[in-house]
Amino acid sequence: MGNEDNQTRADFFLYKLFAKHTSLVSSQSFHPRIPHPLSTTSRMHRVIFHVDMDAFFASVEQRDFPQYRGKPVIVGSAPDKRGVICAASYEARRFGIHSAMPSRTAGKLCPHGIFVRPRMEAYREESRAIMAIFEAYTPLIQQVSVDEAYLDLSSCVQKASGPDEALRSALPLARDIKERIQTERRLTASIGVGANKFLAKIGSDFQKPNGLTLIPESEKIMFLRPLSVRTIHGVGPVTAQQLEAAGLRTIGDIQNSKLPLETLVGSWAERLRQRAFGEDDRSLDLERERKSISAEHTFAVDTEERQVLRAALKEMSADIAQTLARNAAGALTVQVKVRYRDFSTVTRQVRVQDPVTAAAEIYRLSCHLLARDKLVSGALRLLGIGVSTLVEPWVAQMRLAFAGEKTEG
Ligand code: TTP
Ligand code: MG
Ligand code: MG
Repeated sequence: MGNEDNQTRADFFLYKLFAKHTSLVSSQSFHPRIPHPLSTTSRMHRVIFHVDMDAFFASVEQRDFPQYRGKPVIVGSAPDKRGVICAASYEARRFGIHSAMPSRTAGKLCPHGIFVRPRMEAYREESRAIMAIFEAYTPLIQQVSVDEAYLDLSSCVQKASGPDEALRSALPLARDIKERIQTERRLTASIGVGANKFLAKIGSDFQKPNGLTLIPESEKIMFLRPLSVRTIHGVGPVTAQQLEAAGLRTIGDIQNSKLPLETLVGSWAERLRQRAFGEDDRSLDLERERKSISAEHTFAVDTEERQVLRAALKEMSADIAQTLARNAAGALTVQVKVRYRDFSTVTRQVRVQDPVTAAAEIYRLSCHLLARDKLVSGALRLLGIGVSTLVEPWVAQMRLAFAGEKTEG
């Protein structure tokens, strides 16, 4: 399509499409191990979907309790309690409410909001039902959180003559998936279609809610240009500030930049450049269970400055806490990793009684480990945090967060 008109703007190629009625495909169970025989090879046109449910926890509440429909529903702690928001319905988002916001702030922004405490078991069950729908389309599924997954549909469209045609010929499958989620689960999802995970993920986020966005290979560079560098997974606030300070605000700025990105973001530079041009050769991780979550920060210049280290730790703790929340998990083990100038690497870990879920707790335990074993004994090249022994956190966390609250719904 890209060769039809050189001057076409990227958004011409975005398709907001609504599911049309189609017959149901029977679900089959298939749990592959890596590498799967259908895994994409370099000879194939790749077609990846990223499916993400819209306002997931809040939408389940609105489905199950009709009196909440069309209203600002806020799932999380009560507004007079310590704690955070898990999810906000699109009606609530108009008041500026979003996931991870303190509930007290949400209460001030939206005093008439309907605050609902989470029903984790219901969301997990819903998640299983949605994943079962995906299994009717491909065995190549990477569930990345409770409400989202990557699907590899490459083997369904190999008759296509080129990469864009391959993507486009997969659109009926995407519409079908949306339709099934709508009719069978009474929920809406947004789907991104692209030739790799990075593009598919950007696509699913692009026209939420109930969106369907295809990013053709021939248009991906133009499409990415106006987006913020923060759209790139892995660019957190600290990295973003470094890039922005160097005048790199949009992905287009990175595409144009002649600066040696290595001096800004260290070993990240190569990957950052690839993403800016819409390249991503990661395959789907088909392991069912997530066993650990980690984050690492390589410093552009080796450092032992406490302020810099603390900022990196804070950012990584926040990332990990968010991933835990998205996986509806808590961790019983927290680990830190440091790498010195000479590349020698040390890790230390601590095991806790109650599952850790909050960023502040991950941060505190990481600082504790670094101090306890005097790990910052010289300039660091890399600092990392990991959490493992993932468990369902809700028993302990609910006891704390919802102590004394009466159950709603
Ligand atoms: P998301 O897919 O990030 O958000 P969402 O589905 O609520 O909204 P969107 O339409 O933008 O996709 O997360 C899925 C669920 O995970 C969300 O409904 C609640 C939970 N969650 C948390 O509990 N805490 C968090 O910080 C985030 C980001 C999500
Ligand atoms: Mg979602
Ligand atoms: Mg999600």
